[in-house]
Amino acid sequence: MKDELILQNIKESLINIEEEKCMNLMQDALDDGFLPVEIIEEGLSPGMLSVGEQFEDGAVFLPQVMMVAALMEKCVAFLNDNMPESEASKIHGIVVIGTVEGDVHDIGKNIVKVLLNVNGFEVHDVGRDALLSKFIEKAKEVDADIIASSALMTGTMEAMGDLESEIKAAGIHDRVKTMVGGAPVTQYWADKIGADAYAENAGEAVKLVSDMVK
Ligand code: B12
Repeated sequence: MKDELILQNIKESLINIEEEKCMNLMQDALDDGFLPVEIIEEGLSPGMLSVGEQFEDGAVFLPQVMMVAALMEKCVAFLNDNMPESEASKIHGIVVIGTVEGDVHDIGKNIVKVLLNVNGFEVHDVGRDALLSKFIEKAKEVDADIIASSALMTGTMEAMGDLESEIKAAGIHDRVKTMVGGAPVTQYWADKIGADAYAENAGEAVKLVSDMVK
């Protein structure tokens, strides 16, 4: 039976860095019929964001944020291994994804990657703090439909605009579309730099990418 309380307990065990408890709760939630994406979006992500707010208020310090982030990464990897197979095994499109140079935040980018993957997209991850040239080279190499970039800091968002220019300079703008995201990124920013799409979260990103490759 699905009991929403389990998602709250997962959130709290992440915040408190109780690894074993968190892993057991996630297994219980899967056994109870929760989808991995529900566990990520309604349990883990709110937990990570709550720690972010506590960090902003000075209630917790960076080492603790790093430990929570490390556990969050393990949790997402565990859920990735437990994702149901995509309903269609055929590839819907090819996406190159990465976090722009200067920025090491990759938890959100990894969630977008996982969800695109299970929804039938071939995803090539250029990693975090990725040179803009890496996005372009990979997109050329795999003949990508979409280049998706993530930024979590106001300072690194600028690199998304540079990426747009480099895509044009590389002469691949006519065959590859761009999508941007990350907590400080907005539709306004996407329009300003000339990105083709912006999504607020991973679920929306999948819907948009599906529409864009149609
Ligand atoms: C975890 C975290 C870290 C971890 C990162 C671990 C990792 N592997 O990612 C660690 C501890 C390493 C870290 C380091 C730093 N951090 Co930090 N960090 C955070 C924190 C608390 C949470 C980010 C997170 O993972 N959120 C959870 C995920 C699930 O959400 P998300 O990333 O937003 O992703 C979702 C959407 O945005 C979207 N999305 C994300 N990417 C993409 C991409 C596309 C294409 C699309 C469509 C959608 C999309 O979908 C995701 C899922 O739904 C934020 C606080 C915050 N409010 O965001 C600060 C925060 C981002 N960090 C900050 C800072 C300043 C730093 C440091 C400079 C700290 C320091 N003093 O050293 C360093 C950065 C070093 C660097 N060069 O990058 C600031 C940035 C401030 C700013 N406005 O520029 C924040 C906002 C905290 C703060 N208020 O001070 N950080």
